[in-house]
Amino acid sequence: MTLAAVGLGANLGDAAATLRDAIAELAQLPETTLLRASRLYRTPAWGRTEQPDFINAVALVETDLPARELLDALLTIERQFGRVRLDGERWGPRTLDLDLLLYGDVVIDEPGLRVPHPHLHERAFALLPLADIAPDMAIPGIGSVAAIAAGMAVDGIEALP
Ligand code: PH2
Ligand code: MG
Ligand code: MG
Repeated sequence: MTLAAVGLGANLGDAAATLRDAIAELAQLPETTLLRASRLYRTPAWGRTEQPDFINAVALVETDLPARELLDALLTIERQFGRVRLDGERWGPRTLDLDLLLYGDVVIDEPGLRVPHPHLHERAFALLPLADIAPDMAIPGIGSVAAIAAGMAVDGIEALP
C-alpha cells in the first residue's frame, strides 16, 4: 500500500461541482481507498495568469496501483470530464486536471511521470489543500508539507464555504 496525494484543479464550467464529482470517481478506483479530501479553494491562476481563477483541492488515497497505472487512471478520469489537451499548450484553462503530487516517498523521473510533482513545492494552490489533509507528508528532497506551506505567500487564495 502506498499513500498518494492527487491534486485536482479546474477553471472551465462548474469547477466546484466537477471537483466534487472527480473526488467521488477517485473513491471508485481499483485497488485504491480514498482516505481524505481537502476543502475546495478558489485560487488565482498561476504560471499563465490571464485566465479565470481555478478551484483546487487535494485528495489522499491509499493504493496498490503502481504509480504509472494510477497516473493513467487519473488521465482517464480527466477525459471523462471532457478534458481536451491542445498540442503544445501549457498551463491553459481546463475542465479538470488531476496531478499525481506525491506517491509515498518515491522519486520518479520518466517521460510523462514525474513524482514528486516538479512544481509542488512552489504552488500554494496545491500545498495549502495538501497541508489540510497531510501536513506530515514529506516532499522527497525538499521537506515536510507543513513546513513548506508555512513559508508560502497565499495571496488571493480562499477556502470555499
Ligand atoms: N494549474 C496549472 C497552471 N496554473 N493555477 C491554479 N491556480 N491552479 C491550477 O490548478 C493550475 C494553475 C497547470 O496544471
Ligand atoms: Mg496541473
Ligand atoms: Mg496535469
